[in-house]
Parts: sequence; structure tokens; C-alpha cells
Amino acid sequence: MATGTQEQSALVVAAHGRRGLLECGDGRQKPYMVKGRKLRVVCGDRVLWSQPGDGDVALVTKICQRDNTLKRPSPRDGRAEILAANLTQMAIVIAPLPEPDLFIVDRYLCAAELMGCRAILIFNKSDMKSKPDTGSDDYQAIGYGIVAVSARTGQGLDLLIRAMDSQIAILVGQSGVGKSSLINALVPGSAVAVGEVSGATSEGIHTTTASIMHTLPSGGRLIDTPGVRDFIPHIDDSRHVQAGFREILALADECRFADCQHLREPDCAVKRAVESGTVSMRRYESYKRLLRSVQASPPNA
Ligand SMILES: Nc1nc2c(ncn2[C@@H]2O[C@H](COP(=O)(O)OP(=O)(O)OP(=O)(O)O)[C@@H](O)[C@H]2O)c(=O)[nH]1
Ligand SMILES: [Mg+2]
Ligand SMILES: [Zn+2]
Repeated sequence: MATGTQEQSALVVAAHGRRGLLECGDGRQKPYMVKGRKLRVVCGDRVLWSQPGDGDVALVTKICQRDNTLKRPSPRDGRAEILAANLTQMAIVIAPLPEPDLFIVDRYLCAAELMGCRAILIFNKSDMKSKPDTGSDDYQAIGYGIVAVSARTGQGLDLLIRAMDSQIAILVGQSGVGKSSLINALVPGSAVAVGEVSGATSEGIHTTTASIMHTLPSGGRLIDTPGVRDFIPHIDDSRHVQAGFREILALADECRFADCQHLREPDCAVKRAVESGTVSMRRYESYKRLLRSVQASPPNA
């Protein structure tokens, strides 16, 4: 047991403001408080902590270097707000209800590409009859894996567990798609609050308030955080947007101009590919829309 100033490292498995839970090297969990006002600890962080006195609350003193971060512009002031760190996979949930918004799916995929982590698409509620446009052909064509599941019936969960194996994943998706339900189905005893989709508005009720990293029985990790429901990636330079669209980035070298934004420029390989149908028009529209929004309101550093 650490005492006084002796420091140990641990993994942050729950974060809510300045408090949360650490997982120590021996697997035990421990409540923590953050020391000072400057440190902003998130789920997935590796931190150093010490034990002041004999209380059992650890004091987090330092965040170890992060491999990557998932960032959005803060709804308060537009500055980068980190939602989670050290991720290896983004798991994007879509469902027939609420109706899929494929622009938000493309924004999640863009964030995954920019932070250098894998991404998979989870089509939940496959027990439901309605089959809305989920863009699955577009996504499959550019190499994203898709798993059809039902948190309700358990269908496909074995495949999902395999896809999560040894990953540190973040579960993202619109409110009401079933993120918490999936965690309840995958992690026995986790008892995450599940909201109701109101029939009148098809909008889910926000039930999750803290960011929590769950451990799957197979060893994978899965983060459920409320900050991802209406997600916009934090992109500090509009020239980086194309790096979030892998099929566009793959063609950018063939454009006449090295700084081509694939809008009105002549001899643009991306526009040619959209016209011939090799790049999806819908994905291209998402690219342009995100580019415009980053150009219109560049986030604060
Ligand atoms: N039919 C069906 N309903 C599901 C399934 N998974 C979840 N639901 C329902 O969808 C609603 C929303 O589920 P949640 O798990 O709370 O959704 P969420 O993504 O966590 O929503 P937020 O926490 O608001 O972001 C609940 O009424 C669930 O019972 C499924 O596989 N099939
Ligand atoms: Mg939830
Ligand atoms: Zn171009």
C-alpha cells in the first residue's frame, strides 16, 4: 500500500469531473480525486497517484503521456475537450430507431481516422423489422467492418465480443441506439441505466452521466461516455478533414494541386471518382459538409 508521496501508476476506469475510479496493477479499483485545478483526467488515462494519509481516496498527481485522444469542441467555449484517451478502437452503433444520421457516423469515422484507431460499425436492434438506410454498402466498400447485433435477443453478440477482443474501445452513437443496452448484454452485472426511446419523438433520454470503462469477460475494454451522442470532431485545421475520409485521402495524391480541397479545383481525382461512382456521393457530401463547418467556425486551440 502506497503512503505519503510514493507514487504508483493506474488506469482510469471511471471519470466524472474531478473524481472517479482507478484500476490498480493488481486489478483492484480505488476512488480518486484529482490534485490541483489544471489536470483533466479522462477514462483510459494512465495516471500516477499517491495516498495522502490513511483515507482510501487516491490523489491523482500526473497524467502519463497519451497515445491518442478523442476530442470535440467544448459546447461551452469551443476549446478542445478530451472525452477519452489511449483508444485502439471506435465502435459506432447505429439502429433502425432513432433513424440513422449518417453524417454523424461519418464524423465519428473521421475522428477515428484522425486519432489513428480502428473503427467498426455495430448495427444494433436487428430484431426490429424496419430496415432504414444504414449506408452499409458504402462503409463495406471502404473496408470498415460491420456487425449486426441485437442487445435484446443476443443475436450477433458472439461476433461483437470477438471484434472487441483485447481492444480498448469507445462505444459511440446517437442517443437511444442502445449503447448502454449493449454494455448490459456484454458485461454481466454492469447494470448501466437504460433509457426509453419516446414513441412521440424517437429521442432517447440521456441516462448516462459519467464516463465508464467496462471490462468484457474476454478481456476487451469498452468505454460508455455521454459526450459522444451529438459528436463533432475537434479539427484545428480544415486541411486535415480529408484525412478523416480514407477513400478521399487515398486519391488526394492524384489531384493536380497538392493542396486540393476537392471542391471546385480543376483536375481533381476525388471529384472524378465521385462522378464515376467509385467514391460514394453521400460520403463526399459528408466530407464537404464537415469541411464547411470547420472552415466556418474553427475551434479554439
Ligand atoms: N428492439 C430493440 N430495442 C433495443 C435494443 N437495444 C436497446 N434497445 C432499446 O433502445 C432504447 C435505448 O437504449 P439505451 O441502451 O438506453 O441507448 P443509449 O445509446 O445508451 O442512449 P443514451 O444513453 O441516451 O446515449 C431502450 O428502450 C432499449 O430497451 C435492441 O437490440 N432491440
Ligand atoms: Mg446510455
Ligand atoms: Zn482534389
